[in-house]
Amino acid sequence: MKQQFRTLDQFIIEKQADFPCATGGLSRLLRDIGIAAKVVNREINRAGLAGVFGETGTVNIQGECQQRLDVYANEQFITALKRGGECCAIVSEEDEELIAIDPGILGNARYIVAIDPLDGSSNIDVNVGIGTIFSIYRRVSTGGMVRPEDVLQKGNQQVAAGYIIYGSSTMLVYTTGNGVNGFTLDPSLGEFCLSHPDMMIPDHGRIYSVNEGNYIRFPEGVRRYIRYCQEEDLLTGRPYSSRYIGSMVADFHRNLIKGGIFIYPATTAAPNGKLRLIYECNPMAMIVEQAGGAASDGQTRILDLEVRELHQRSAIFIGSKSMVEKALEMMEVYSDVY
Ligand code: AHM
Ligand code: MG
Repeated sequence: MKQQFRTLDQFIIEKQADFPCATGGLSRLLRDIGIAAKVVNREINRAGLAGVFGETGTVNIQGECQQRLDVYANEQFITALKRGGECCAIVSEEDEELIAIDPGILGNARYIVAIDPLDGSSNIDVNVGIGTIFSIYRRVSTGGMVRPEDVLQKGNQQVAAGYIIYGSSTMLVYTTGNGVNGFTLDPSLGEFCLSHPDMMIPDHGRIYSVNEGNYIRFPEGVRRYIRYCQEEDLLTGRPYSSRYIGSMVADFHRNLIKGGIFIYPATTAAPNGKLRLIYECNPMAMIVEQAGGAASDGQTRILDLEVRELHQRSAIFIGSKSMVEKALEMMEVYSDVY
């Protein structure tokens, strides 16, 4: 009987054949991430039984209480990346400093990985979707340990980006700059299998996702856009539905499939926004653009933002192109009002 499914590994190998000069390093790196994702998924699934819920009692660089699963996921991805031999540096949400890895005498390790090992920490203990986000760059310097310019590259230099969503089913979605493909973990095979080829975000949707509890702290442009979403209009299908999980991966994934906009703006309490540029905004921006959508910080395309520091924050407006454009229009009109 003919095999009906394509595993992530098979897909990666097939794609690599399109680039005969490629060394296979990126393919191996993506496979390493896929393996770590399966280990983390197993732990998340049995978390309630294994007693790994709850806080560790430590605080990470962001000033957030670390959850046991945050720490576990961080360890698993770092171990897999170090062991794989393709990665020369890791930026992680859970580590203040860059993790530089000796690239070896041959200098074979050419990739930098930025990762949020477990996004949506506040949802860990309550059985709601959480995720992992990753971004991959090629180092620009040659030989020796990595330098700042290798790590502080703009999002438009990413060679690959992706996320894993640990939800009602577990999926890995990634792009290498040639479209977006989604793979669902088949628990009976223990393999990610291609389930969502060539993902495209609808140009227009009927969902807006924003933490409205912060409404009074938002810029006027965002407040006006929210009111616009709530108005009645047959032509655009308004009022839109409000959906906010509080896990960027889960909110983004739903909007990618159904169409919608996710906003985490600058607020009076967090003037630079909350989400981190290198390992949250940039990878999601690459994915959404590859799927036909758009991502901006309110003025500038996310992928064109200067990267000055590892844990830099950014505001983000991301999703269906026409919805992002409308929100940006309001940001511009009300740019003087706060
Ligand atoms: P985390 O990486 O510490 O989990 O924080 C990021 C998360 C995003 O997943 C989510 O969109 C956002 O924080 C929710 O923040 P808030 O609770 O302020 O709405
Ligand atoms: Mg996060």
